[in-house]
Amino acid sequence: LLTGCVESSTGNDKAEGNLVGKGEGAKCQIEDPVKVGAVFSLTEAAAFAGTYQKEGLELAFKELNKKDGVEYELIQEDDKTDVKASLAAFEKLIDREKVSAIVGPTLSNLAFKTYQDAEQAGVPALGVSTTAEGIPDIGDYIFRNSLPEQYALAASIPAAKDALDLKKVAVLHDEQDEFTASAYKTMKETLKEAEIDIVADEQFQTTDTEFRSQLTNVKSAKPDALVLSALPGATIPLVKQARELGIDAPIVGGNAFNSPVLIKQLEDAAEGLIVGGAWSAKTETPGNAEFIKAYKKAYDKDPDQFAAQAYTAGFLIDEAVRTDCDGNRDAIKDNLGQILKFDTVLGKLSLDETGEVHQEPVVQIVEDGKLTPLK
Ligand code: 1QQ
Repeated sequence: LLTGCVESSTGNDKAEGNLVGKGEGAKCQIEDPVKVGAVFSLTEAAAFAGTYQKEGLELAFKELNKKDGVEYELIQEDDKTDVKASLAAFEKLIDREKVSAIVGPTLSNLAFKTYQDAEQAGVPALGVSTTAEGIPDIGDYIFRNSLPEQYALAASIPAAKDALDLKKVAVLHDEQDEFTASAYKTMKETLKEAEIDIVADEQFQTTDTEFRSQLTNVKSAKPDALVLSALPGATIPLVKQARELGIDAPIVGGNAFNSPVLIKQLEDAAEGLIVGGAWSAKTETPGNAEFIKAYKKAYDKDPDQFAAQAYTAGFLIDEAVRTDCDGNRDAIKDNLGQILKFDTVLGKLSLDETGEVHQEPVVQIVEDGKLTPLK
């Protein structure tokens, strides 16, 4: 009676098709296409980053598909910056498309939910902008090539201290989003270590548009700078209101400030802004000039950090597949966790078996509307 009842409907450890090939590295030949899924926020609040990510990843796989031996099929989904839609997109890629790996999602706030499903199903997930503390700890199948905010701030806050002679700052943060809340915690720790006083500490919600009461407190504290942990939706009105109230202190920002979309919308208020990040258009990392040129040609605009990180994800997955010439989920998981000093447009990059990335941050400042390395 019990025979046939033991098989579980979940827990696929194999993707679809004949994905174990012959040879290795550049000589690897795999018969069937390796399906890679991507979930990014292509619409709504996080589209400022998601649209660049989609393009960066697409460009990488276009280039990779010109190499011999392995063909990739990329399936991209929009999570609309929404938890339910993100969970549905993961489910579709895992169960229906039976992808070998997933890149994304855009926001840590959504990754804390969707990565539970990837982990449970045994599908390697590679975040390219999920910078909050604790993301790789979600499980063995969870990786990121997203410079942790902790490392970005550990570089940007001391650099800002030197450049701006900071003694006291006001900290403002979105307490609702998991990334901005996590970054706030790190900002406080890093400021303490750098011996910078916090003279005002204000909070708000992701969708708030009115910040005058918090900013009035900030103004009377006379900070040397504002340290801001927010997504663009709140950042734009907040910074504009700060300037209208006569607060002209420079701003040190979190990862969202690496967005040229945000910088453009802030107009003059963005000048002098300092942020730590994973990539710069101005550094001579391997392939960077070619990447910028190819991206411009394909999409008629300059790439940003988010595009560069997504572009890099394609090459990391290819490296993981070619290591054992195996496009199955478990092979990708095992080999992603052993990538050492890999040359990328982000510089030399390593992933470890806990899923964490290791790379050098770059601290940049906005000058004439453009991010440029702070000397
Ligand atoms: C995160 C982030 C966002 C700013 C990405 C767009 O770093 O959610 O972790």
